[in-house]
Amino acid sequence: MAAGGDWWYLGVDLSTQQVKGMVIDDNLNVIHETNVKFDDDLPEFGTQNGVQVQSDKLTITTPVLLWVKALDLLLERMKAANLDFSKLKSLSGSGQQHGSVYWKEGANQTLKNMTADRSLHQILESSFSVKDSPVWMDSSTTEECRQLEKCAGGPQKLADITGSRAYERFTGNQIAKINKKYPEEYKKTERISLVSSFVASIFLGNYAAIDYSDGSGMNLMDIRAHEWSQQCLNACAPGLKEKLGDPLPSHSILGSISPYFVKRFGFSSECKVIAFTGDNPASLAGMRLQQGDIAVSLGTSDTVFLWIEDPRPTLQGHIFCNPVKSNAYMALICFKNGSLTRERIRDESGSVSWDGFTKAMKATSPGNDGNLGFYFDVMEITPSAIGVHRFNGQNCKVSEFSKEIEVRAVVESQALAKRAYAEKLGYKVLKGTRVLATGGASTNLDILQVLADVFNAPVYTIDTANSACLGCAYRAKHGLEAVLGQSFANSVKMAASPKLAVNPICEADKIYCPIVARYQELEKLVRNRS
Ligand code: ADP
Ligand code: XUL
Repeated sequence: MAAGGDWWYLGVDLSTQQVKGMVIDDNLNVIHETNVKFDDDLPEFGTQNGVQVQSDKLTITTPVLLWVKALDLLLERMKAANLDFSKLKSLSGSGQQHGSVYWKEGANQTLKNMTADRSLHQILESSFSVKDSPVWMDSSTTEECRQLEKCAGGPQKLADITGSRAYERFTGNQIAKINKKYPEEYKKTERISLVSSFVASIFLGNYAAIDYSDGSGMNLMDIRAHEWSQQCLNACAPGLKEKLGDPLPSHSILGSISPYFVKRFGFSSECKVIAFTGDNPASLAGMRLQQGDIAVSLGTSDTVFLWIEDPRPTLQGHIFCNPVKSNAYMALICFKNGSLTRERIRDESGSVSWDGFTKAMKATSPGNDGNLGFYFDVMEITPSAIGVHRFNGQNCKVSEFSKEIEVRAVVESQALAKRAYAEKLGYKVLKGTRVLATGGASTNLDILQVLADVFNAPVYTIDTANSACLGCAYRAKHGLEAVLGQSFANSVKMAASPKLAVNPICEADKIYCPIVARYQELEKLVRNRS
């Protein structure tokens, strides 16, 4: 065991395309980072961008054993890099939100008796009643959504209770579908975890509680009472309360790490596991978001989120419990066509790299000469729409753009959607507003320039694009200090502040203000009628 004062903290993030690990020291410096990419490192599972699209094109899943094997590999890579696991005082983590894992009867016994001579993958091979876990990209549960809204007294009533109207990817609707389609498997399910609490369960060697913040993305939790809504549980599936366990605050200490990790990797037996949470809430922690800031995450999904104190759920976007402050909240909007759509346009424009992509974009000017596009390769969440729709400066539909215009159009339209929907949530860009950017594409300054111009606000970044992982390392530290009454902000006050990445150009507001309005008008033409 390491000497006092020289402790480290581990954050793990299991996202759509990869699992990442990050270690920080007592001074909040990042001292180790590694990752495992699902498609490249575990090709035997045959995923594309981390997922499998089923034949109906709506059902999107990931084999749960891929995630287990990826964890084995992540820890092996840390060991190969000579990481001294004994210095870890605590760990926490996050997962892609909404996805669900179905533990088979007897699985908790297996978790409690893991022996270090076998890999996690070998031990847990037959511990799951549903082998393919539904993930956040799934949009196959429209019927279940309408049913849940009906039982709750309408979409707004459901939003008033759970923070969101019914969304296809939200876990309650996914569970309802599993129960309907695979009743035997549902019956044999002893416990249902979110992706976050599933990973926590492995580290703990015992079923881990779902935390309030990630639990808010299920359409099942009363976000003010911080408990399951019996009305919503009843509408989704029988015996659900027992299968979910009670939710807990996001800073809870769940217990000490399983002896399995002590023996196999040399963790201290005193290393504590702090509740895991969703990747967006974890990013809020990693960026140390403050009230008044707007966060934009450019990962597989693009999201926009804000810190709020007074939750007023509407039919747009979501309200989640805040992961770092009790009785505070966060508002979130999710866009499904994020990085993968930018990648497609990059590849089709003949650019072999992101440099080529941004070079093409820079051959056009802000506002794109009036050309505006909508790029929904897969059924979008915000708004509900699909397909590619291009309009010229006269608002006439056109079938193609030049490659340069196309590249700018995708980046501009994604930024315009973020501003338009943030404003629909009641958010105003004011003097002094900071946009904090994170996620894989936030390393691209040209994409950030468009974001700054569309929001007419400076964009800041932190040293790492993996803010979810960093946020979990911070939360691991704070979890231990929270029991002494320490606030999250105080726990991490020594961390480096976000740095200015780009300022908006002077004529940004004049160019983009009218385009935001035009974007909203044209969007009406491409939206699915509902
Ligand atoms: P997730 O956590 O959802 O798995 P990340 O936040 O790690 O995803 O982001 C991964 C994405 O980042 C990739 O799909 C890729 O498109 C994008 N990306 C990485 N580097 C760049 C870049 N320089 N410019 C634009 N996008 C990038
Ligand atoms: C948020 C959402 C996505 C996932 C992906 O509601 O669905 O951002 O968390 O990681």
